[in-house]
Amino acid sequence: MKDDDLYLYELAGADFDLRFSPHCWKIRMALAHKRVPAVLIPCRFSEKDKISFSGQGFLPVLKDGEKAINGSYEIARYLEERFADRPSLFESGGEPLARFVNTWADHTLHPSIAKIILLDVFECLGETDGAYFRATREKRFGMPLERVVEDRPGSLDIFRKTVVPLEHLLAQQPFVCGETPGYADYCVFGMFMWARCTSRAQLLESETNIIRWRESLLDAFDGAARSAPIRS
Ligand SMILES: N[C@@H](CCC(=O)N[C@@H](CS)C(=O)NCC(=O)O)C(=O)O
Repeated sequence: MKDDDLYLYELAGADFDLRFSPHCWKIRMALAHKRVPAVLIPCRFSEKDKISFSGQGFLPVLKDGEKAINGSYEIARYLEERFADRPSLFESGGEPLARFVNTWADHTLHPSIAKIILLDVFECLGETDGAYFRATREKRFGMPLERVVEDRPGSLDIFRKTVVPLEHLLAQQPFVCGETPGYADYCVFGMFMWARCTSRAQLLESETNIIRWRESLLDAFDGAARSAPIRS
């Protein structure tokens, strides 16, 4: 490890190359946006000792020299300040509105997508991580994983209703942030990457503006997201 390198610790599946965490994807896109390279370190649920230096157990974690930054939103703000001369994550749209979009993505989109893909995520994990995931997520949802996803058609329907405002917004402008993408776009896009990497579920059907937006972010930064491994 070199002292002046940045290290991004990302959640990984049984296949180390499968990096599926929505919050880690937010930061992958943020780093690419800022043209800041980082060494990407895979970390499974059962390998939290790798991030013990951060004093907590959630990913992503950014390590910059002696500093550990936790929480995707805090990491984005850190990158914005630390690399102030690079393309801004918050210039279009503004930081407080990006915070709102992040909150909406985490508290509305994430649970809505979970009801569609949670079992698929479980299937991407090895035995040890799978057992941990089942125990923690069943506690969180108050029911077996199988029951969380038992009405997938109904959950897909609800998800598609949930994204109607996004569909309308993207009919009027190419990105959530306006003419060019910014961190608020990556907050939403991270949720779609979570599904793309772990599941074959088709989240979108007739939401053509969201599909166009998602395609263009898949292609952004030389196709960094499109070329990321997905579940085989
Ligand atoms: N608010 C945090 C959430 C991070 C988070 O929940 N990360 C998940 C992976 S998607 C995690 O590391 N979970 C660890 C665990 O459940 O033990 C952020 O935005 O970074």
